[in-house]
Amino acid sequence: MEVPIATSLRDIYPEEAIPVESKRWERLLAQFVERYERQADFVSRSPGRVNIIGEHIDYSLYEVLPMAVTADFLMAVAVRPSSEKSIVRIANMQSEKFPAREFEIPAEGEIPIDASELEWTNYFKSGLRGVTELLQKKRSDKGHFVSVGMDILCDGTVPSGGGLSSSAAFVCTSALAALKANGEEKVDKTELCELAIVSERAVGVNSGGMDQSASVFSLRGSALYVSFKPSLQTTAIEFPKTNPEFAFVIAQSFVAADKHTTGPVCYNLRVVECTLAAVFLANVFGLKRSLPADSSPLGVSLRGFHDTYFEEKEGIADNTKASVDEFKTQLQKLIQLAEDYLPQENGYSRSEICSLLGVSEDELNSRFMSKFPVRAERFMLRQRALHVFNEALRVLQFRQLLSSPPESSENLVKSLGNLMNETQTSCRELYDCSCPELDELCDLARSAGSAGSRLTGAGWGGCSVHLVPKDKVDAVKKVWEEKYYRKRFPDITEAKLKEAVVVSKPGSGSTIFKVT
Ligand code: NG1
Ligand code: MG
Repeated sequence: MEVPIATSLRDIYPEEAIPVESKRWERLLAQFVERYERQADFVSRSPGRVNIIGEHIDYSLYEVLPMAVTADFLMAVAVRPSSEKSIVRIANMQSEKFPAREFEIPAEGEIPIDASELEWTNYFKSGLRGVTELLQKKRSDKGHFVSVGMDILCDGTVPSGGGLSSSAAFVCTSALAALKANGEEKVDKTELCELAIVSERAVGVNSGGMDQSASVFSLRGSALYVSFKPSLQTTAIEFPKTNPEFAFVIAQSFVAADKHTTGPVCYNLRVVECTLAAVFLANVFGLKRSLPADSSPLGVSLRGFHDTYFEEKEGIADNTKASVDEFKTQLQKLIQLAEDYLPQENGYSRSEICSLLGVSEDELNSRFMSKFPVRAERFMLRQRALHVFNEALRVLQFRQLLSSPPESSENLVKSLGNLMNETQTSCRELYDCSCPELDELCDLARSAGSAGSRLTGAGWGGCSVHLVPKDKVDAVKKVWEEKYYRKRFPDITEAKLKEAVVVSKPGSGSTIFKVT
């Protein structure tokens, strides 16, 4: 599947967004001309996403169900002459927050990125670096590849640090822009997505692949079911018609979740804990085969353990071919095994893990904790594994409800909502990635009629998502306004209040728009 080339904004946005988006695009393109004294050649575009269910399991290579939102990242680009040095000039419509920069693309070696610094253009550089590596391989017969220079103007409407994955939208847009600028006429979605997943890790977060998949592959009107094993696959999922209709309502907590500063004790630590749980379980069960190397951030995963366990213990030839029902039964078994064989509620120390694995602490650290440092005395293997297996099971149940819905709409919404509520409990109790503000938004929403409420994205702040019957949306908004936003932020402006809550329909994925 190729990234589509749009010629009209109607190819990209739903009708109701056209008036606002037309003005925004006009401003962007006019500002481009003013700044660089020429027209842009094209606009590259990728949206943010909201995750409906499947939290913190993408990097363990379990299936997830996000959808793209309308908010997106735009990059107007003009290619600089290839006869000149490869200079990039990059600016942002929000110039105070994101000041303009200029840099030269080195003729040899990697594009330098200082991940220890919070610098907005790092996300562009990570996309460009990924593209450079890809084109160096693809075009190796044509000599050493160096990217052309570009003049760029960016505009993003996905709030940064707000849990809607502005980062993935930015990286996907950047990689797409760099491919296009370097003459790749047809961009394969899988190639772009895989490249963006790996590229984003250069910015300092050991992330999974959900956000980039949602940003690249989504189709308007559908959620996206993403599988990572045996390889990246996506399926568009439509929501059944119900009466009353329901909506996904997204509410900001306005607690900024900054993974760069909190990585060593939050996100990156969770990736390490899940990976250690996989290795630990493989050892406990004396699996003869070592865990298969896979595309997860640290190269082995709970999903790898899962498949290997059933292949060895139950003589299954290739567990990636298991049916959904078989897979559900397997997950139930794994939940029981994790309960029994990871008994320590207070976590596991480095030395306890080392003695089971028969490795030194130095080996453990260099294998799992050197790429991105983490800080922890005890690793909560039991809680993390239980969250992952249960959440993977909930995703399958959610999908089954969507594909064969019960006759009564009310039952459907109730069942979907219950699964979302269970996710929130698990994120709070087992995965420890919620925060009081997110918990409060969820409780308030449920008290006003939400069927299912939970954090979305990495958590520790950011956003929440709620499944709300349409006739209850206003009541939910009202209770948030009164009891959350105005109470916690007495000086909140009307504009900010409007920004806080969005009812988003599933949006479309990455696109190139030809300006001329
Ligand atoms: P956020 O922080 O919402 O962008 C992150 C990861 C995802 C996934 C979720 C949790 C990145 C780019 N994304 O999302 O891969 O693991 O958390 O489900 O870091
Ligand atoms: Mg992000």
